[in-house]
Formats: sequence, structure tokens, C-alpha cells
Amino acid sequence: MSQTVYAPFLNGEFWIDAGPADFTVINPATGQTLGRETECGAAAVARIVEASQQAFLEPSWQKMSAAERGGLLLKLADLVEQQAEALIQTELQDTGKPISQLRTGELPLTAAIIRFYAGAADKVEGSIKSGTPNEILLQIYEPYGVVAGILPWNYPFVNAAMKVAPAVAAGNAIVLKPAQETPLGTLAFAKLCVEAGIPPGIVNVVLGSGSTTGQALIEHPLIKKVSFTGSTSVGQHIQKAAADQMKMVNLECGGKNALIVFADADLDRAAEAALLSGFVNAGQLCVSCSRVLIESSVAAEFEALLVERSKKIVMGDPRNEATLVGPMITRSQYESALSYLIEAADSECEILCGGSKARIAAPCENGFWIEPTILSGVRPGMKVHDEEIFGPVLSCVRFETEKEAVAIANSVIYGLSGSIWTKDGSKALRVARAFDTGICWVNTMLSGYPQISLSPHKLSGTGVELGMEGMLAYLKRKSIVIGIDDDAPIGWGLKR
Ligand code: TAP
Repeated sequence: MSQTVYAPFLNGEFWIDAGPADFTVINPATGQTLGRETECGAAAVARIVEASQQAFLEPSWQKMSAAERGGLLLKLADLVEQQAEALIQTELQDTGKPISQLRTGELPLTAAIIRFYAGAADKVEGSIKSGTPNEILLQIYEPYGVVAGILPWNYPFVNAAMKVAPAVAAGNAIVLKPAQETPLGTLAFAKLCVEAGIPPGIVNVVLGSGSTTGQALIEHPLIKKVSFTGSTSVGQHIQKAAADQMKMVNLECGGKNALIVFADADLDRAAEAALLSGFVNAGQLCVSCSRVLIESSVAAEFEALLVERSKKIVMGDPRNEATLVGPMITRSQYESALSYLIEAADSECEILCGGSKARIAAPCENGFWIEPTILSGVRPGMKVHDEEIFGPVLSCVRFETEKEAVAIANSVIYGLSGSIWTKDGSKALRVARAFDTGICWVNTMLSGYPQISLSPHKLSGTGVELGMEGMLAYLKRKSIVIGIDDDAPIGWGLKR
């Protein structure tokens, strides 16, 4: 029986014979094969990047006003909403995400991000600096040209929107590279861009592995900027590879974030927040707070609350509206998260619930399922404390003082997010300032707004995404000095 072939997206069409279609794409909820994916080698990547450069240089794109680009993005946001059900079905198959999460979380956020940058497109303001009466000093912004957007597999639509919308609003062309395991959402997204009227070639997609396709993309000389979301180790590699050609890089990488519960907190709400943070998207979320730091005097009570509430979490067939937690999205991530559970079982911490593979009924019996797991007695220095598991595992750590809580929170190599739970306003602000992270929630958790920038600290990355600053990151600065006085002295005065 012939299988579906997923092919790269070049100038508004799928390029079917771009390379060998050897990679099997799997539905992680069932383990069933969805189709085969083409891999772009260096020559195919070069052809796609060159086509993007041509699309960028087209007079119709060069002369398009920022407001018109914004108008195209508005159409794209409308299409995301109008075609939400079809997009949800695509993503459900490719990532196994619960349908309720896609419907109420990922799709609305995708549309909101695109709409924010639609409005931002014509709000970029250069500046006039004070010079002398003889000269006017201007500072303006220009697009880079062709940029690369390298995506992870955990939130394909949101991540595509976070790169395409600001890049296009700023007037660039962009080549996306989705994770090899999850190409479907990115391909559907790119097709929608063309339907919205974004000229073919402005959003192209290469397919294949990071080591072959991704590497060829970042090394191509026509790529002027790389915006990467993924692991810290690959981010470090990309930064080094980009150095030879002095490309701009934006890196949004891993996290091992802390949610701090002080004894005076509303424990009910804090428990809800911790469970959402740890288990939404099966823990495959960079900003999730997978370390729960609890003041000792309420630790036993709070851990009991977490365990009790976690029993209500429905895990299973993602097509079921009641399902809250789905599978691990890739086999390798499933195996990696399981290895941490083995590590936890061998360590001094206690497994309060979960701790192994989850058994899910047909048709999901062969999917990549892990039980939502809560660990107690975790301490800095343990692997489950220090390393990003990127699975449904909450690690509970006890502390005595505010100072100790901050020290534990900041003790990891990452600095992405944090959450603080207390009714003491001064303490909340003190701890928020002490957190060495790009974002911090106080008495709330995971609320995401396109207008708020995310700028990772430490080994969580470099640069900025989202917000107006996220759009300026897709623009080069240029200074122009204009002489306006023909009699002004110039040079050494040799002419007179
Ligand atoms: P990675 O393994 O780092 O992969 C991310 C992307 O980079 C994939 O498309 C991958 O391709 C590609 N890649 C790998 N090697 C490459 C190379 N040499 N050149 C160019 N591209 C290369 O991450 P992942 O496992 O997909 O995602 C999980 C990680 O992403 C976690 O650490 C998570 O914290 C992080 N993440 C961070 C954020 C933010 S906002 N900070 C958001 C989401 C996720 P293949 O997979 O096809 O090989």
C-alpha cells in the first residue's frame, strides 16, 4: 500500500522529489505510522534558501508597505481560526496532544501571536538623534533578508507563529525547519501562509534531520539570522556554527524551573498551578515549573494535596474531550524520561505517585505513555533536580527560609521561568527580583501574552522572542548621517 509522503514546501508547493523519503512519521498516541518524510540534503536546502532569497528580492515584496504585510498576517490569523478544526486534527495525529489542549490553548495562542505582529508591523519606529545644525542623524531598521527558524516538536504551531509572524511583519523571508518527528503542523502552517496571500517563497519549509538538513540550513551563506528553539546542547552547537559567518542567533533553549510555595500561600491554588505546570503537554514545555520548592512547615500537607488532586488527571486517548494529559511526543523523549524515572527509583527520593510507563487502552496501547509522577525528598545535586527531564515529572524540594528557596531556585544551569506563591506582596517582589530567569509568575502560572517578551537567562538561551522586542530582533539597525549645509566645513579644508 502506498504511504503518504511529507515533502518540503517550496514557493507555495510541496516538492515531492526533493530527496529520499526514508523517515517514518509516527502518531505518538498509538504508535501507528502516519507516513514517510523526505530528507533535504545540502543541495535541496540550497535550492530552497535560494528561492527564499529570490522571493525576498522580488520588487512586489520589497515595495510592500509594512501595513500591507500586517494585513496579510491578519488574514493568516483569521484562517488559523476558520480552519482550526482541520489544524487540530493534523496536530492531534502528529503530536498526540489532547484535543482540549489544542482547542483552548495552542490554536488560540497561535492566532493571538500572529494578530499581535500583524498590528506591530507598521509600529516600528526609527529615531532622529541630536547632532549638529549641519547634519541630521537618522537611525532606521531594515530586514535581514532570509532567516532560518528551527523548531522543536513540543508546540509546532505556536513555535512556527513565534518565528514566522515577526519575521514576515519585519519584511524578511523565512525558511522553517520543523523537528523531523513532527513535520505535519509546520507544513499545514506554511500552506496557510500562502492561502493568506503571503507571496510564495516568503515562507518555505525544509524537512529532515537536524544533523543533515538543519546543519546545511544554518551554514548556508544566504541565511543571515538563525532563530532556534530547542535544547541547550543543540543551541550551543548552533551558536558556534553561526560564528564563522557572524550570523545573528536567537536561542530559546531548555529550562528546569522552580515554583516556590511559601507557608502563607493559598495552598489550593498553588497545588492547581503546580499540577498544571508539571503535567500540561505531558511536561514537554520549556517554561513548565517541574521543581516544586515547598516551605517545610507545609510540605507534607502540600505534597498530600498534590497526590490527591493528581488522581483526577485524565490521561488517555487524545481524541477524548476529557483527556488532560497525552503521550510523550517522540520515542526518544519517552525513553529519555523513563531513564530519569529509573534514576529516581535508585536515588534517595521517594516516588509519591506514578513512576513508570502508563498502560492505556486500545487504540493507544502502543503509544509513548508515562504516568504523571510526583517525587518527594528531592535535593540539589540529584539528576532529577538539576537536569531537564521534559516529561510529566514533578520534583518536590523542601526549604526552611526565603534565602534558601532563592538559592535552590537559582542553583541550576537554566534561567527560563519561575513562579512564586505567597500572600506577602513584598516577599513576592523580593523573590521575583532575585529569580535569575526570563519570566516570573506571582500567584499565577503559565499565562502567556504575545505582548510580553521572553528573554532567557543563563544556559536557557540568548536574545528575545515575543513582544515588540521580538520583532525588532528580526531587523538590522542602520544609521544615516545627512549633511544639510553646503557651506559647512568638511574634511581638512584642502579645497579652499
Ligand atoms: P533539539 O533536539 O535541540 O531540536 C530542536 C531542533 O533543532 C529540531 O528541529 C532539530 O532537528 C534541530 N537540530 C538538531 N541538530 C541540529 C543542527 N546541528 N543544526 C540545526 N538544527 C539542528 O530539541 P527538541 O528535543 O526538539 O526540543 C526540546 C527542547 O526544546 C527542550 O530542551 C526544551 O526546553 C526546548 N524548548 C525551549 C523553548 C523555549 S521558548 N526556551 C520552547 C520549546 C522547547 P531534528 O529534531 O529533526 O533532528
